Amino acid sequence: MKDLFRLDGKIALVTGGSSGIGYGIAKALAGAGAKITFCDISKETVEKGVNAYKADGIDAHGYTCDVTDEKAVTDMIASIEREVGTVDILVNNAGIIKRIPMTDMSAEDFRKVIDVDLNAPFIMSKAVIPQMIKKGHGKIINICSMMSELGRETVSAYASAKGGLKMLTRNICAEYGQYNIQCNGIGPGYIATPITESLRERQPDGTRHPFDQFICSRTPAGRWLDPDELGAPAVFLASDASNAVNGHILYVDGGILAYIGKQP
Ligand code: NAP
Ligand code: GCO
Repeated sequence: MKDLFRLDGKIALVTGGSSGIGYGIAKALAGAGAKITFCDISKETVEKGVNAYKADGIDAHGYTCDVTDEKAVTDMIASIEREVGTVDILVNNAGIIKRIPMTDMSAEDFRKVIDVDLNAPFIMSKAVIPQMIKKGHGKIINICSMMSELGRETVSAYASAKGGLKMLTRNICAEYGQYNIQCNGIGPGYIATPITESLRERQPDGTRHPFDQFICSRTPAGRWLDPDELGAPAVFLASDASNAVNGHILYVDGGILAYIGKQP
């Protein structure tokens, strides 16, 4: 049974893999035997990431690539195929958020979020699926969100993108499941990473951020989750253990979606 969760001989590509959730997932995939490739938008971030992986004993291949740029993506996939091999596991993790009340948000800002959080997973998946079909197997893991299911003030673009990403996940399952390609999503709850730093910072009077207190009251575990807690669920969805799981969004949220919230 244990071997079902092994990834030896597999090549994983994690977008936005230099830090945060992508880094936590890549570490776990490496621990299960996968060879790690990752990309980020800036050379500096990639170099930081390569050094971080090295410090963790992982020989990761880093690529500078803006995942919204289709030409840059196809060039990167060609480089990975030349230098490492064909991608067996794609983790569409790169993402941004802009927290702006919808009526104050410019159409350009809305489009930017959709571009990174929804168009890019389409571009990335389209770039790797042909080789997965040739190889007779493939795994795509899309990093969705609580906002694939719920809305909240100021995140209209992000929720629209992550809701769309949930449906893109299901559509890739529908269209390519016949080629033994499984496309699933991971829906993290609230994770302590750079993207949520502003929601957790201490107030000038030293008290906890109201949003920090709110999230802890909405999470049965009463805490923010750690990026590393997404690793094992990702290994499951990247391995043969999940070959019969397709089009599923696995919520790793500490139970938020099941909980009305602690009575004040
Ligand atoms: P993060 O550390 O900011 O990770 C996002 C990564 O994506 C960064 O390395 C960023 O690079 C990279 N990136 C952004 N735009 C890119 C582009 N156009 N091309 C290539 N790389 C790009 O934050 P995170 O929390 O780990 O987020 C990772 C994913 O998890 C995102 O999709 C996010 O929506 C999702 N998520 C996060 C949470 C949470 O609570 N943290 C919960 C649910 C889902 P730079 O830093 O150089 O911009
Ligand atoms: C926010 C947060 C969330 C998390 C995550 C929740 O502003 O509400 O950034 O969107 O990042 O997506 O699953």
